[in-house]
Amino acid sequence: MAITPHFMAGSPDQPGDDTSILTKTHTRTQRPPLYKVLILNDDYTPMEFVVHVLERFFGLDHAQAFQIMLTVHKKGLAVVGVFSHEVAETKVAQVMDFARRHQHPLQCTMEKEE
Ligand code: TYC
Repeated sequence: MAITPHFMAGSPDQPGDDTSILTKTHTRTQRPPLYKVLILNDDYTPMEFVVHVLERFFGLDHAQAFQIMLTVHKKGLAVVGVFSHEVAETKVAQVMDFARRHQHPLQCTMEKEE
């Protein structure tokens, strides 16, 4: 019976075949996942407060902040930025704390990017 060496050209690696790992010469570097930060619409938070939040915590200029606020108002939500997990968590916490302290129900959340 013929033995086919797995490292030979023309012998494709099979899923779950240990030899495919042993013959790999280099490993791909994984980029850390990125997270979208989203702002959600509600009926009570004043438009100018949302614009201020977007300027203050996301470094947007007034025109950009106004446009995103209007998108959220009309469509229900919008992505306001894409960040590392740690930065996204910090932004969400800052926005939620600022909104709570001003007694507005504004919601901010994060979602892993595909
Ligand atoms: N819908 C709010 C209003 O009419 C405005 C608003 C916009 C609230 C965006 C939240 O994320 C938001 N006052």
